[in-house]
Amino acid sequence: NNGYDLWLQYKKTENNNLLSHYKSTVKSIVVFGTSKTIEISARELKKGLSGMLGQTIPKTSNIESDNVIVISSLSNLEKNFLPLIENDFVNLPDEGFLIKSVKYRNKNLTLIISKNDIGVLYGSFAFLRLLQTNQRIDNLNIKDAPRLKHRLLNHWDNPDRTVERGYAGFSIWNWHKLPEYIDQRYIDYARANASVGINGTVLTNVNANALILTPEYLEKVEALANVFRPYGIKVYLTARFSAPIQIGKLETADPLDEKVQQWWKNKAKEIYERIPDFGGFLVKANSEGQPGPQNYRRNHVDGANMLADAVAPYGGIVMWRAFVYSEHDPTDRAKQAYSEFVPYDGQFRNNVMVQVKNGAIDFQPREPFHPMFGAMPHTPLTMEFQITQEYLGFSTHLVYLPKLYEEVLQADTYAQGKGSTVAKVIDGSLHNNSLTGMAGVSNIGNDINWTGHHFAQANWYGYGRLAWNPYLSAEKIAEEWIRCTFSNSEEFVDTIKRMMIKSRETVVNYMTPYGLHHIMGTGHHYGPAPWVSNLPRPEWNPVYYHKADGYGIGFNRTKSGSNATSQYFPEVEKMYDKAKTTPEKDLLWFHHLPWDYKLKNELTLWEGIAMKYQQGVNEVYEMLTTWEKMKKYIDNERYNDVKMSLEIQLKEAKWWRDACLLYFQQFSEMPLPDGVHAPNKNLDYYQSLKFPYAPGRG
Ligand code: BDP
Repeated sequence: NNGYDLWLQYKKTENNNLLSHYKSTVKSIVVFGTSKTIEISARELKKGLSGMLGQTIPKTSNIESDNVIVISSLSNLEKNFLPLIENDFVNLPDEGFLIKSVKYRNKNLTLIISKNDIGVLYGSFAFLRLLQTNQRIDNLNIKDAPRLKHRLLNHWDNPDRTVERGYAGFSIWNWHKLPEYIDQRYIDYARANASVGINGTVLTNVNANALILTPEYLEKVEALANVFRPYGIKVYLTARFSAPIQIGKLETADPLDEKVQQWWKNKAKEIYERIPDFGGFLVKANSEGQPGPQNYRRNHVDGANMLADAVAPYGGIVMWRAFVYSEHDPTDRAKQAYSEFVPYDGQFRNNVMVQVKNGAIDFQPREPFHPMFGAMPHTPLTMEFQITQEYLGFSTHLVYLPKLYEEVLQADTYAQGKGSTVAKVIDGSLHNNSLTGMAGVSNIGNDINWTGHHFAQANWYGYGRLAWNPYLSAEKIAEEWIRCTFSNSEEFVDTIKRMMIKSRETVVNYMTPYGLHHIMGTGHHYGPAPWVSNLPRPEWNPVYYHKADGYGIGFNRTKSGSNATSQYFPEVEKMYDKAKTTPEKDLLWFHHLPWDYKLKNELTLWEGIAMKYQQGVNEVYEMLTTWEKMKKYIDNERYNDVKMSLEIQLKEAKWWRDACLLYFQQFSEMPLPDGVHAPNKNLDYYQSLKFPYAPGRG
């Protein structure tokens, strides 16, 4: 098993009682409707059910037979069935579905019904998941619908097929062979995404190339859009702000210039003529060297609204990223997005979403939630999570990210008093807006298993599930994924679930405990490099973030420091402003504390840090032994792949521990506490390591 089939393994049900229950409940499938989406749903059900039941489940047109699965949109449904379900459709949103066991003329039926065809596909996958996770399928009455409207993957893929921060091979988009050559992967990609409810994909890197907007490339984009459409997936592109100059021969890209505005309007028209359901644009502007409105002394609102006006006639949206920080502000990078964007609240067009990373720095193993959440009540904010593990060990470290996502989504902003979670901000319920979304920076490449690490598939899966419903629990999602992907054996599920749930804290422990951040290797972000101090921009240097000195360590973001805490609502500000009330997991994010600061467990800060690094290593070791113990439940190929990766992870966790402790020890001048393994190399050695070909730089 090479992992290509992801969580859609559809292996024969092992539990015999369940197997006979499934066999007696599902004899055939009745399909109403003829659209491609309905055809895909029927094919998926047939494939999944036949696999899990170990016998072919045919399609039939006989609605009088017993024990059939009926799939249909409400409008195509055989009229006699309507009275059985009509009431269930009050309040069910468009993409939602109903799965209901009913009796009709004394026959048992399972209805999978939705208002529109895509809901039928979602319902079919949801029904299959019941069997995949070994649940009973009689007496069903399930209603489900996505809480967010736009559930997107963001690919940081370049036209030459390199992937910025991609660790799973090259881009799956083979631009050279498009539009004629439709790789089977495109279809399988769409299917996998639909199975978790992802309904949009930004095909191109945020560090954008204007070429994608030329007719030659739009033809290729159109071909992909045609593949994805029946799976309910819209395509989006990144818009390079300077495109009017680069490919339009204009002299300026000033958003207030009429010729520029007209150029974008024409471009939008051209795109929509090819792709009538084109989703819209994602834009990184005036950030890390990308062009933007500020080049013309205009602001984010001018830029975003110009593009929004261009796509509005066709129902398109603009996702304008808030990931900005400027070299001209030396105080604190963490404050800049908020300072730059919050004053514009309410000024964006109603088809603009501002896309905000989960934390204020950059996809660290742990960051407190971004203070922009809750602070722009009149602007729809969309959440940007990173699925690819840029700062979390690339594709060799086993880290279950939904734990991180959950932590952020459940964080309380106090924007409208207690209970104003980030999830409520992004699902629109807190400030009553209907334009809602989530974006996940994809970890997909052309590796045979898609994501490099088999367990990184769980991050794609889990991201999709949380984009569908940001209130789901990471633990429940892990359990689903394990059952669908590997095995339903209870011992395996329990053990591996525990391992996954813990894995996120483990990476924090061996990389950046107690709120440390951004101390990774320069540029490629591979491995530890807290010593780096020679980069041209101060905020690119790890020393800027940890600020270790003879007194202590940490970034003072309180009133006596950068005052970043003031960007939070008063309850949160108050909590973070004092070391004693700051959760220890975030301590050094907000405070510069002496090495002998007393932690809650009575250890000094220095001892605590050292112990966390050691604990991280121990935990990776435990993961490895756990995996070895589970061997009997796993096929050889995936077993060995994961084992080799865990061995790399263990080696690298030790590297993190040794390099960071040796480096910080120069300042603390304190001995390693008992129980912490003494490094067998010196600091010079770690500092001498260079990785000119580390992957992921695009
Ligand atoms: C950082 C990455 C960089 C991205 C940037 C972004 O290092 O490659 O271009 O974020 O999100 O995490 O724009």
